[in-house]
Amino acid sequence: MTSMRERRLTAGIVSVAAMATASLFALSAPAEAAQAVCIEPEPAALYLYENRNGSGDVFQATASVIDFRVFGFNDKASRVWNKYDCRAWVLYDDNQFEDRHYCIRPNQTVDLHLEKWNFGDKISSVKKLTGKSCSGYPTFG
Ligand SMILES: [Ca+2]
Repeated sequence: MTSMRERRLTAGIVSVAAMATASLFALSAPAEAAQAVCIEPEPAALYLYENRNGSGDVFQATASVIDFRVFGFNDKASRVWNKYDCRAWVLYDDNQFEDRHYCIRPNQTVDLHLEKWNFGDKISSVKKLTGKSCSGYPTFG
């Protein structure tokens, strides 16, 4: 008689322990996701090339550039390579992040002189975004 009751109690304790473990997992999952850091390749930069084949002057941007006239690289880029794993960038025709613009995704390379973009020798400012998404911006395909 008493053994049946003991077994029920034991079963009850086991299921409570299982629930506690399950909720611990639920709590730890988002924390682990937040700690998953996106690692950039070395050296990570937005590379702007003077010529379509990558020759000529090269500008390495690791932060937003509000006006390329300051660096002697205004309306000069013909090819762009976003060598970042974790960041998208927005390329603007005018300085101060104005006028026509396109967002370039992580690890994307673009020939700006292609007719469909008509963006060669036009970039005057670039903005580094906080994440890898181009959401809300026009993109290069
Ligand atoms: Ca321009």
